[in-house]
Amino acid sequence: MRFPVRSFLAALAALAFAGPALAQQTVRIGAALSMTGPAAAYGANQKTGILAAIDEVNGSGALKGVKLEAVIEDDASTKEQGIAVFQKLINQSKVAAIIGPTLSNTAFATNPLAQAAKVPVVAVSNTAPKGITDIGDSIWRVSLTEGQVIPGALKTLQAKLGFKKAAVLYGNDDAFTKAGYDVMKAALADLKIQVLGEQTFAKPDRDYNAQLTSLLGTKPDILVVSALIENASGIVAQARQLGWKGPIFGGNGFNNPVLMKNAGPAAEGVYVGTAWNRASTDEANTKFLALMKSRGVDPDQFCAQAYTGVLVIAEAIKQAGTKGGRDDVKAGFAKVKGLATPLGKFSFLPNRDGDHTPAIQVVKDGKFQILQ
Ligand code: 1QQ
Repeated sequence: MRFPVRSFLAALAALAFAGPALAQQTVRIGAALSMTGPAAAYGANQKTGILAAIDEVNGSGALKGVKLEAVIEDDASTKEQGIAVFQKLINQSKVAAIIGPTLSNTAFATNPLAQAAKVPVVAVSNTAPKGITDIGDSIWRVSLTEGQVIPGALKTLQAKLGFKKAAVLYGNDDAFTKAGYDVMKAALADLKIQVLGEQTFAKPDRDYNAQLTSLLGTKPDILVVSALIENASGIVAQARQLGWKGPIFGGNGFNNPVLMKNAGPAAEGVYVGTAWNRASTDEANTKFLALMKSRGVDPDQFCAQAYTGVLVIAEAIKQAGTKGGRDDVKAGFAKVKGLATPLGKFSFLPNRDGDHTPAIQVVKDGKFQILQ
């Protein structure tokens, strides 16, 4: 058989010509999310946000020549599994950046690995104020800290509801619930709100009657709680069963619809400081809400923050000259300024924490509604 040199050469030339135009770099974005364990309710919504944002960025053509690909791993809400999946994302999947892990408690164990390997991390739900971005210059954060949200939220609520005495309940076996408690305590002191009693619980606990009976017996004006969602919803339900009709203020752990699903009508009158103003009519938020609706999703704050995490990575790649190496992403983060996101105009502060405007939501008619 005669080898068709001519057509072979022609094909080669065509390929060479088409080559650069078709060249597409796939940039892997890792995510360590709590798909199982006590933080699974957050992880599910984070995954939805990440996948929607990746489709959106890829479809928009904003990153010419770069296609984003998600590699999502389950951190199981534990430090041990968080470390295992970080190692996998860094060494095997060779991701350009990591979103997560879901819990601050896990982040304290995982992020030093990424820092050592110079893999940029974007926290989208860690809210413990101290020690997260302090791990090093590879660690960046989209989520507002409890310190950025709670003092302002309590101040606004005090002006509105006029409480003077509080009782505080918090989880003492988790970095986030403890850090949230520290912020609440300092904010209450600043507002000259008297703390009549403090009680603690642990993540596996399901019965809070002893703690609540003691706290409600002190006759507070408001119940202030730092808890992850499974504990939070049980605490709210049991406080109402014990006859508590007053306001309940929760930390970031409350920002999930499992609160209403588990506690039902007992959740009415729960107030939460939030990083996402779902009622914002900003173009980026309107677009986000429409996109989620088209995907049959009713998003929560964690979904909006995870979605924003991808937008921030995409913007960093763009700022780095549409290059998606680990160093490019990290260098690009420093150039993200006033990015339009569902959370509002987003920038990083000099310490790599996020900066945008928070809001307050209240459960009313079975739904989170933004306090106007
Ligand atoms: C943290 C949190 C949790 C409520 C998020 C999932 O804020 O662990 O920092």
